[in-house]
Amino acid sequence: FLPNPKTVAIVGCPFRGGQSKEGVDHGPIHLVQAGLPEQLAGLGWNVHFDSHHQFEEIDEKDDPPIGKMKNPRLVSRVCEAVASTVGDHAKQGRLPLTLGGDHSLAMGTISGTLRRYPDACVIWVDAHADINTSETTDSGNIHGMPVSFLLGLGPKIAQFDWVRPILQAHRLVYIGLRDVDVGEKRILKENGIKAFSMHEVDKWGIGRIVEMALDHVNPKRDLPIHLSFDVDALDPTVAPSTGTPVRGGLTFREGHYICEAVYETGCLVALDIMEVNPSLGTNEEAVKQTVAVGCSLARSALGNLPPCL
Ligand code: 4U7
Ligand code: MN
Ligand code: MN
Ligand code: MN
Repeated sequence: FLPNPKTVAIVGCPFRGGQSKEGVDHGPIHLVQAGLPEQLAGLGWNVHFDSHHQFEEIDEKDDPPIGKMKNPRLVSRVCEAVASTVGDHAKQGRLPLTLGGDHSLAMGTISGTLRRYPDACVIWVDAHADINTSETTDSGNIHGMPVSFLLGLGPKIAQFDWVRPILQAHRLVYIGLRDVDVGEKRILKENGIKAFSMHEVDKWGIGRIVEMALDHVNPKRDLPIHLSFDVDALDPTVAPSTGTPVRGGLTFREGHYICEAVYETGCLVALDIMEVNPSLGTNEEAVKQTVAVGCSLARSALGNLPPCL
């Protein structure tokens, strides 16, 4: 599935409406300023990057909560725009690399991928399952909900009409979970969704885990893969500058291994690097480290294999 010539389109999404902390909208700017476009060019990719996405703004008073959901109209419209941008790049034969921004954006990126590749599977790497519905969410933050929209779970909400629930539960697999809400656990169980938590990563090792994850969603290794990587999947010592850190996460190598192994399948068609928040972290070094890790995960997923391979 890799485009020939290898062409990547960087979709910078300076957006934070899916959660309440300031700063995550600066993630994409920092990733690009750290040199990501040049790094990917160095790996032999044709890099399309004009500028970051410009999103329309909706005044807070015109966007009251719907039930518990915060900023619903804003998130919906932004994700709708992202879906068409990502979908168009994919249709032009480019691999969309979306830089967040908060993870609500994946409602858009995965919708876009599925427009071009309806049988694509999704590998969701995260400390969290992001599968709350408008009924199960406690926080009301939509970055904890994108997967439920893609699967068509929960009450139908008119403002999100454009989201086609075309992701099938058996085409989705999680790696890295360790902070899953009670309602989310029920949803995972009821829908038979495969999830490899940190417990399984400890038990089997990351090599077996990725193999089992691929066996589940892509047994013949012939389906397109969308990799959605939330940097909070990594341990906070590795990626401290993120909005909802949870201790006990993936090591630096485990995170990169996932990206490398997905690249090696030759099936990667879209990539998200989400939730880098340069305003968080105890010092400047923490921010630099997190931004650098975001860049290196992207490089690994796009073919920067370790020496000897
Ligand atoms: B992220 C949470 F309650 N589940 O719904 C929620 F724990 O994209 C966290 O993975 C969601 O960073 C985290 O608010 C969303 C919470
Ligand atoms: Mn900044
Ligand atoms: Mn997430
Ligand atoms: Mn997360």
